[in-house]
Amino acid sequence: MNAEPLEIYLEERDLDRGLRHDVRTGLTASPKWLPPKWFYDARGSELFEEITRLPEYYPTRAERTVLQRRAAEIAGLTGAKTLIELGSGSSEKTRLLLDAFTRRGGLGTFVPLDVSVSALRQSTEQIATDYPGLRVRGIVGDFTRHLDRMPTGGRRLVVFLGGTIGNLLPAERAAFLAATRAGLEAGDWLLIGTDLVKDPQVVVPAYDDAAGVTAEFNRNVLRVLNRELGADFEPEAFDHVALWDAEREWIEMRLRARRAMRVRVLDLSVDFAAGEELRTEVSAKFRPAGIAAELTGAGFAAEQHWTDPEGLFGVTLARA
Ligand code: AVJ
Repeated sequence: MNAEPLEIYLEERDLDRGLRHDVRTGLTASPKWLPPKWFYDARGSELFEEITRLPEYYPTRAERTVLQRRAAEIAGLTGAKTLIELGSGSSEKTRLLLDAFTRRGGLGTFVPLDVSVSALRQSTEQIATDYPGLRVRGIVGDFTRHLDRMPTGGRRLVVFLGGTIGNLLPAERAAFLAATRAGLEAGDWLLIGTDLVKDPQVVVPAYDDAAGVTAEFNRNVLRVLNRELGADFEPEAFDHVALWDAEREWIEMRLRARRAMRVRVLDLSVDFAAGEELRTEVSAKFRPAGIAAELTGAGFAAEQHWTDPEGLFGVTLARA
């Protein structure tokens, strides 16, 4: 069975407008910043997949361990008819859930939502082939904006894996959880993956690997700006920086200018001082009590919290 045609909530020109807005806002701010969502063009999505296989990058493996152990329980507890995945990417770990639901029976529809058309095309076709009988409705959309359009019909389980919620700033996170809750009905479910607070000596190398893949991933955002906006960044003139903020308990990725330079982008002329840093990502790490408090604050009831045996990564199941 083939996947249904992708449903486009986000047109090319919305994306373009969003990119221009973010670039104008972030590059005229002090300190300069860019939102992480612009990493993920086809090359960026590939680099991210490569990151997930690095020895230092523990979150993907740790989350997979949790899902391997708990997928059957999640399928049983939720009894979902519709599985909606936000920021689905390749949906590789979601297959563990799809397998469990297939064994249990009752899941009718899988709805992956992502901004990356290329990632969605691949994943929807592959999943539709591998799970015959499952309706696969891929949605091109932004998980911070399109939660009011979540498909209805039967008990729903929304999954947000990989620790991607950590890429939102605290206020954005609260808004995201509230919007997700507003898009659900009492009795629906949310499954959320969160990287946990741990020794910075474990966290920092995960964002600054020896092979330099994360550095390339980080610089890729400049290549996106060059291609999409005709900017003239020299990606090689920026060093990759991964920094642990102990107070806010998050990793920041930055790009540090090796020398003073002037970059043209849009109608802007953006000056970098030697050593000046551009923030490209925040990746927050969580404590179990904090996760539960944020979920409760948004109108969810946290029902289960699981971790891998090493306690690296958490998966929380909450009821709307
Ligand atoms: C998208 C949340 C899975 O923050 O760990 C990986 C993205 N950035 N290496 C993360 C990322 C640098 C990642 N997630």
